[in-house]
Amino acid sequence: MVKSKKRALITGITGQDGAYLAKLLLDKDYEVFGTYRRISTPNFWRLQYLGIKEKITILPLELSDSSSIITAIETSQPDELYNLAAQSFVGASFENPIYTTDVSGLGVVRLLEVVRHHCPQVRLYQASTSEMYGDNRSGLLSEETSFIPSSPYAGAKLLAHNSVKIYRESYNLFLSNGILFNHESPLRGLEFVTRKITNEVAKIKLGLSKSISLGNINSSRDWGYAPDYVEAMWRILQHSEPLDIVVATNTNYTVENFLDAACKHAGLDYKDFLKVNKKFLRPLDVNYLRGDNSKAKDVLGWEPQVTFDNLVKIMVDSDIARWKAYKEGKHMPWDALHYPSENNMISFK
Ligand code: NAP
Ligand code: G4F
Repeated sequence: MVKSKKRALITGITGQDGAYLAKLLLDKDYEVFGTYRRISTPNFWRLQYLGIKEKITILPLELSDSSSIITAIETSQPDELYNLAAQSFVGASFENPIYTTDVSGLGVVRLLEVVRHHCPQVRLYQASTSEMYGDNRSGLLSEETSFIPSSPYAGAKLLAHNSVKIYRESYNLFLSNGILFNHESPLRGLEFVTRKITNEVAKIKLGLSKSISLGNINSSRDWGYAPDYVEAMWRILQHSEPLDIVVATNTNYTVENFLDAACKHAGLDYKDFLKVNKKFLRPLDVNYLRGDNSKAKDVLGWEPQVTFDNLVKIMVDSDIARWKAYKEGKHMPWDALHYPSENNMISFK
């Protein structure tokens, strides 16, 4: 008898993690469905970059609209559901707190209601986050550490995280939270600090820019490599029981460390280019994040493969190669050309 393929539905497939996860699942012979938002200009550059856009069935889904969630789930009939969709930029959550809470928090409750009524057999992965730990921390942060959210984004994600636990216990559903620490890649959005740095360093290296403006450079993060982290997501749903689990590297570095490493790799000195601009400071920031991956190692057999130094090199090399190709007149799926200069962008505090 021919065994039919496993079916996976990924919400937020147009984002960094959605694209890498889709690639991983296609390589594992899944039938992959992915959701996008109806926006005026299509946003499929990451799927094109990985050469997988035509292999995925794309469905519309808006987390503020329950009917679109029902339609996407009924159409795809997934065995595994990865909820990666969110308003994921912490800075923007201070500008749009109600929207962020609606999409990244309440949107997950809407999704859980649809799961409960329409596909209770599905295995669901929820994209929880280290941002929920909040500020004033030290040491290794684990599954046992309490959460003290410090932004509307973190508050919304904690609502989602707790709702997953409530639905799991109330209705005996297979629902897991992956508490992922920061993970980056050449497909990272340009508003996040690592990619902002590597994109600007590449432009400085090629004579296309003269400086880089950042906010809180003393903040530290536990930065891993996104393709390693989507492997952890998949392992979480293959585990025999649903669970909540930290995915991290156990190391952390400051934003200044990242900038220094990126500039050194490009043969530059960051002190020649750095401008600190208050515009990029948040009303409240998380200054320290460092995760404890012991449970992920023990239970999932997962370990990060890419070190901090290698992550920086991968991202800098990739952005230099893209800007070089652009200077040579080559066309490629890419975000940087369409991103406005942050000098022209106003933030409301
Ligand atoms: P990302 O690149 O910002 O992708 C977010 C995705 O959500 C995009 O596909 C986006 O669509 C979609 N989306 C946004 N608003 C939506 C809405 N109202 N309805 C439906 N879809 C919507 O984020 P990522 O870095 O891949 O992260 C994936 C998930 O993991 C997010 O939930 C994030 O909060 C969480 N997380 C990320 C990290 C990290 O370090 N990357 C760490 C912990 C947790 P558009 O492309 O149209 O904007
Ligand atoms: O790169 P970031 O914007 O990432 P942040 O806030 O840690 O959030 C990311 O990781 C979370 C996991 O912990 C995810 F849940 C979330 O979805 C997202 O993927 O900022 C990192 C740090 C912050 O302390 C910020 O204040 O960098 C500091 N920073 C300094 N200058 C800057 C800048 N951040 C940005 N985006 N831009 C700057 O110019």
